[in-house]
Amino acid sequence: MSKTAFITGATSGFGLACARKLADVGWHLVLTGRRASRLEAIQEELSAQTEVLTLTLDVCDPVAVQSQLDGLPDAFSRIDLLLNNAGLALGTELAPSCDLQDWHTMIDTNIKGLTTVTHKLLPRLIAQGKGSTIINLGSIAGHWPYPGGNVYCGTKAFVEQFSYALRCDLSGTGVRVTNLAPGLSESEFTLVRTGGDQDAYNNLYQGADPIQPDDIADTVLWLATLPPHLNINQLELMPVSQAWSPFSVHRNQ
Ligand code: NDP
Ligand code: 8X3
Repeated sequence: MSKTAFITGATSGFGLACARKLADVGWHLVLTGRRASRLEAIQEELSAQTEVLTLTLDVCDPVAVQSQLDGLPDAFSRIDLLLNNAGLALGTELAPSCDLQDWHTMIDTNIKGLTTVTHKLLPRLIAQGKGSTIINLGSIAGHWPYPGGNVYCGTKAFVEQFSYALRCDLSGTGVRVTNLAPGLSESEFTLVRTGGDQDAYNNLYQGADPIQPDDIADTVLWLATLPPHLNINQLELMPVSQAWSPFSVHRNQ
């Protein structure tokens, strides 16, 4: 029997690559995002391979999440994998120069949106039991602070700790939970973060051989198809080009 994945943020980047990868191996898909035209195109592309349901959904709207997920058709009601991927960073400024609305949007999306979807789908995952999987997109930003990371770093630290705490609460249900924490990865993420600055995008990735969405899709497929007695609690990935810097020390202030 085919398995079903529910993917938030399937209109680009990691989410789209995961949808394609899972379709290749016969998973049924519930794909969500705000951009309806992209969802339509993806449905057209992937429905030749597998069963696809698309939902135009803003994870920041809890009423819409509730009603859309209550209305899942029977054919998609069994969820084996929840990929909590929708998320964003806004801005690269230091905290004193940041826009408060940007901070709130990151919290609303990366924390409140992720928890709303999780809360709503938990009963379905628990009903599935052993082998069902929640993969939350954390980030190295949740582990390693950097200038200009401020609230984005905070939201991803939340995702990590929430993932661990969920594991405690789901003990005995068979549902596994992984915090997947990539580093520098090439996607629209950087255009969203910089308000569409193509030069910033080019400069960030130029010569860095960053992680690609397909790399994340391979990792997600591996996580979701591990033997059901195994749980990867945390998986942090970086491109080989990326490494830590020394602590900064500001002298004589
Ligand atoms: P993209 O910008 O390519 O994709 C983000 C996805 O999230 C889009 O499909 C977007 O869809 C969706 N999304 C954003 N806001 C909402 C919302 N309010 N409601 C529903 N969907 C939303 O970025 P990535 O694929 O790179 O990022 C995916 C995840 O991975 C994010 O959580 C990000 O923080 C994390 N990550 C990214 C890294 C990177 O360097 N790229 C590294 C580490 C983690 P739409 O606009 O159609 O709603
Ligand atoms: C995205 C990775 O380092 O840009 O989560 O914050 S980073």
